[in-house]
Amino acid sequence: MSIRYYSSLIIGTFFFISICVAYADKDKIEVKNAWVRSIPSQAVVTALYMDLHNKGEAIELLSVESDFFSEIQFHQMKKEDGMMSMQQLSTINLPSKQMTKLIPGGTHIMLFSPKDALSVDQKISFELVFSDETSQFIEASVKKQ
Ligand SMILES: [Cu+2]
Repeated sequence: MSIRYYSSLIIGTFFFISICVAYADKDKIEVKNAWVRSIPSQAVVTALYMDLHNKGEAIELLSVESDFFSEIQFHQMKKEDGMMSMQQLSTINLPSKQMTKLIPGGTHIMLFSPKDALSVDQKISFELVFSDETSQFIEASVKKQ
């Protein structure tokens, strides 16, 4: 085989690898400090909190999926007439190059009807579904806080 054949093969391989790296951009949304608030065994509602660092373009979190809960909603705490109330959101906006913190008293992910009682330090996995048709699996630890 000729040198020309080999060099085109090598160039082609490098091109292919660089395409794969571009598609495997898994760190676009970096998720940190994901935790679920521990609740008494009879309780049916808790919440999931985390920090979402969006290193790329503006994107929306469309849904959060988990087999462990029968219903998951996005909520925002709002102060109305001096009273705090929760408002449901259809999506959570993740602005470009910003850290979005889902925290108690702020925007949070409400979890309804766990399949089992939660225990402290238990790990629960969730799938985050984004508006660019990508998704990411995360693990959250149950914490007393
Ligand atoms: Cu809520």
